[in-house]
Amino acid sequence: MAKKTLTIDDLKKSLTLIVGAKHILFPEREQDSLLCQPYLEESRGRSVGKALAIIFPSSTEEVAQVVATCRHHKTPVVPQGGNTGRCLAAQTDDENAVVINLKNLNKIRQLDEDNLTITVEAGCILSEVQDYAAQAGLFFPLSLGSEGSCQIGGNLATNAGGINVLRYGNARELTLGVEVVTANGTVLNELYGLRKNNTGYDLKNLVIGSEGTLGIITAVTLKLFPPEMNNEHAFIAVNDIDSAVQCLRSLQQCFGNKISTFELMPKQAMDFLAKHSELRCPINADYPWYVWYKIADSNPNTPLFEENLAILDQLMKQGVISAATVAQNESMKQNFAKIRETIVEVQKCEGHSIKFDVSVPVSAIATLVEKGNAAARAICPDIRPYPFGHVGDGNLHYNFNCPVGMDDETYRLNYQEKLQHAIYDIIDGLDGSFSAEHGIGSQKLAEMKYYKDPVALDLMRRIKHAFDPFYLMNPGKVIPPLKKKYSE
Ligand code: 2HG
Ligand code: ZN
Repeated sequence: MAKKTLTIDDLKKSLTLIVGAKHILFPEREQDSLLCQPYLEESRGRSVGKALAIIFPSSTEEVAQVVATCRHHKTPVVPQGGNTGRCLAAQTDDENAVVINLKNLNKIRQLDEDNLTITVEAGCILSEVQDYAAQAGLFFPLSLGSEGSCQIGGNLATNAGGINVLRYGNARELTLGVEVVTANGTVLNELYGLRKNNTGYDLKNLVIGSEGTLGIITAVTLKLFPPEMNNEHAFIAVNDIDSAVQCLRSLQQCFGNKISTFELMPKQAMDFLAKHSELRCPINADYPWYVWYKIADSNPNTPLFEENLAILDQLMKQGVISAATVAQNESMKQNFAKIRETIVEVQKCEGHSIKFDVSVPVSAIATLVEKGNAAARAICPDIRPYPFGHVGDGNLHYNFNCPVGMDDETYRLNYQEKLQHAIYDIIDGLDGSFSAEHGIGSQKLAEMKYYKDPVALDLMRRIKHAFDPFYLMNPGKVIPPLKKKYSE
């Protein structure tokens, strides 16, 4: 008997049978096309992708069945969380691919107060995980701008960073266990809540940060901490980056790892805030740089407020910092955080910006900005550098706004590639990374090809092959195709 050829209609029917007709969308179907948009669009609206279907499984078993079915049909799958990523990891342009959105896997499975862990499904929103821990009198420290809509599975798949990395580490450091649907539809159960587990290769840490190219994270066990009952926020002004770094070092000497956030912002950001938002710089005078920092302790009785004032006083007398204001109440604290969050938004009002999410040793940040600004101005004299971010952990969002009056297209076409070469070469020379916290997706494949150590890249290709021999798990992401030149 002749073997039946599998058709797209067979695949659609099988997928619909697994999740039910209510939990699958087909972009080509007229009644679905509007509903599909948020899952096909990139978060900043930069591009709209294509897909055969967007499917919303409700359990690990359903995810496993979907993957096995797609594999049977040799159909690529693209896992998707809150779709807030910055590098196009959760989008596809492949009209034959199936997007697997995890939002219906949204159960809290277990909170273990003595073990200080929480086990949640991948589709839980990050802020819901934070809130659930807080209700139990505990603290989950991963915190980033999109926390109200990003999903924890996506946070792990991209090894998200954010504003508390200085003290608590990236998503990877906050994870003890993962449950993963593998490329052949089996379930890898590494959902341990163990702080010691020396049993061979660390598969969990391979999957974290793999952006769905090795498997689909369906549940995670995360570390919890005692709540930060006591916290102090300050907003300071400095004349140069070296002074900001010196201030950081003094704070670390005084407070150890109680210093959890240390965010640098340029004067330009305060100007954009004043122009495009209701927010104003808390320091009513112009300085080249500002820093918002936070010190926190679980002990409510530590005299953090007084200690912070004392160190600020000392740093002012030494001339390390030029001005400072400390938050007197909760609303001032929230205002500092809001300012930091909003400097990203207001940048958009000033036209196209060429973005770099880079890291160097903290000691090299000043050199990076000095060399980077000079190189950028040599390429485009009126370019507007906009470096900001998580300087406490060495991660700078080194963005460059287009010159005033230049249209976005001219800026992008004439300067983007040249600027990328210049900045990445400087980063390379400083032993830095071309992607600090946003990952690779399909956006930084050229950089992977050009700047990643070839031995590492070769091993990554072999690992990919071992996990996903048919190359169906989020293809075209993270690992650049062979035989392509930079920028091709
Ligand atoms: C942040 O730290 C984000 O605010 C976004 O990582 C940075 O869009 C950016 O440049
Ligand atoms: Zn960031």
